[in-house]
Amino acid sequence: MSHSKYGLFTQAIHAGTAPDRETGAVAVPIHMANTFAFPTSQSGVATFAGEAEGHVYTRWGNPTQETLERRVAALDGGEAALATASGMAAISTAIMSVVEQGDHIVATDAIYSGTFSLLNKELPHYGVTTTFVDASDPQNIADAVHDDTRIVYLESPGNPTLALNDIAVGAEIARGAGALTFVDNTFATPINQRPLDLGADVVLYSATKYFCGHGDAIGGAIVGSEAFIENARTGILRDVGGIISPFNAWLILRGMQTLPLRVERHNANALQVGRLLEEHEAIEWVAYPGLESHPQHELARRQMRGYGGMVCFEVKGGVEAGARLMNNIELCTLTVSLGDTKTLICHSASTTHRSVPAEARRAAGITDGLVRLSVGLEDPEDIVADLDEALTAI
Ligand code: LCS
Repeated sequence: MSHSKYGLFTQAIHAGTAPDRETGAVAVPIHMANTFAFPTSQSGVATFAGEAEGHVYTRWGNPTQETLERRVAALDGGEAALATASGMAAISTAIMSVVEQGDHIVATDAIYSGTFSLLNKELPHYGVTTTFVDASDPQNIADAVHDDTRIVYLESPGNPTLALNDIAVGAEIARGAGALTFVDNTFATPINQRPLDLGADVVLYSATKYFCGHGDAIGGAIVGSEAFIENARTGILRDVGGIISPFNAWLILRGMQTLPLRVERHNANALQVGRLLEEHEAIEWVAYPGLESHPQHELARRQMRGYGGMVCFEVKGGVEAGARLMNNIELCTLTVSLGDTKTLICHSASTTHRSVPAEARRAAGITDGLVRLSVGLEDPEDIVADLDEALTAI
């Protein structure tokens, strides 16, 4: 059944599922099987050859994984999706499905450090090079693309600076150059932003974050055309092997039922926290796309429906004051990752972006004192009070 006539709250609950045909079970079954029996040797041959419906081996496909894929595709308005072992498995599978030796990528410099490392350190071993640009100005993308460019790689809002990329303009430049536009939409989720509607070709997720939502599973997803996903599924994913465990797929499916509800609350809480920080005398600066003070607030209003749960800021007194803040908090949890029910706080330069060379960090606007906050679902007054007390104490 097509779910496109339904809204996002409905699709988050229903897309991709129906009561189990054999048992009537209403919850999605977890198919913890690594292999699937063939009724006859002839049907085995046909299934193996892809000429008959059916499952063979979980690295090739599994019913619980496929349910997750249908739901992600529906929420993003894509033809198809591929579930993967992690966000990095999604990103590496999608990129490796496109590039060959000699190819070139243009990428935003405000980017998750794992992606930076993949592009900057791993792919050059295979003859694939990347030019990193400040993609908050699309002219920098236009200046960097050339005949060998296969991918324009965006991440908006970017980790951790919350710099935005104009996806529609970036996609137009990519199309003109004969390249595909990839967007890491982990921070926004399809509830706040749908890159395919803006002209992107491929959307990438760390499903570990808001999709899962409860801090208890690692996963990833790629959304794109049938042809793109089929090629990635039967090519790199199968051969490199970054598939998701059916159990993790199930946990993420469970989390996704409340994705729209949670994201609305993350949006509201983050705005409230952003406003507190903006007015606090201990704060040097704060970045949140939903604040009028964000340099790209107008773009945020154009391409996003909500502004997400991520806020970053710097405490007056730089790194040391930031460290004191993090030692003073009680409710917020001092850790990496994001998109959890709980509010998480971390110092990017020494943790999530430690592997990015200092010079590249500076170029991307990741100052040494930057504190990143993943605003959770607690009572906003409690989050605000925790931060206020900790800030006042430094
Ligand atoms: N894309 C973004 C925007 C991310 O923030 C992350 C992980 C990934 C992709 C990779 O996803 P994974 O393989 O971990 O599922 N971000 C992390 C972070 O900021 N702290 O810990 C992980």
